Amino acid sequence: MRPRSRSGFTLIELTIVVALLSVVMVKLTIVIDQAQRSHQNELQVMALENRARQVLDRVAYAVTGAERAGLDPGNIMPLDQSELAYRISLGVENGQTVWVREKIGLQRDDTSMYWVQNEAEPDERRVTWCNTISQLLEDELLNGADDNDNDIADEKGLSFTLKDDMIVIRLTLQREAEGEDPIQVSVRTAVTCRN
Ligand SMILES: [Ca+2]
Ligand SMILES: [Ca+2]
Repeated sequence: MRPRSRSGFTLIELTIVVALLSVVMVKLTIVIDQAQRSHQNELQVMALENRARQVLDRVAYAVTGAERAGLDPGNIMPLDQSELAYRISLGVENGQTVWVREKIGLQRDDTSMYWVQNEAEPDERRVTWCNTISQLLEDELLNGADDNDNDIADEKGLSFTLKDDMIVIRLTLQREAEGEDPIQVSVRTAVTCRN
C-alpha cells in the first residue's frame, strides 16, 4: 500500500509558524523602537550641547574685558558663586574712564540665567539668557560634599570661580525627557580678566 502523499501544512504547523512569526515581529518592533528612542535621545543631546555652547559663549563674551579689580565678589575661590558682577570700560571721555556695570546670575528658581546692565538705574537693561539651567552642576548632589571632584561642594548649574586672573565658567543645562531620565549637558570655559 502506497503511503498517502502529503501537501501543505497541518493546522498545528501553521499555528507554530504564526506563533514564531509573532515573536519575531514583537522582537523586531522592540528593536526598532529602541533604535528610534536612541536616535531621538542623541538628537536631543546634540541640541542641548549646541544650546549650552551658545549660552556659554554668550557669557564668556560678556565677561571678556571685565576688569579684575572691578569683579564682585573679587575673590570667589575656593567657594563658587552663581552670580558675578563686573564692570567694563567703554573708553575715556573728558579724561575720565566711562564704565558700564553688568551682572550675570541665576533667578531665584536657580534654573533661569539673567544678564543685567546698569542695575537699579534708569537705563537698566535686563534679559533672560537661558531657562534650562540645571539646579546643580552635573554629577553634583545636594549633600554638602564635592561629588564631581572639582573642589566645589553643591555648586549650582551656573558656577563662576576665580583662578588668578581667570574667570572659570561652568554650566550645566538640563532637559526633561518624557519617560526617560533628564538629559544633562555640561560645558566649561575660562576667560582672562583685564588688569
Ligand atoms: Ca563639585
Ligand atoms: Ca554635593
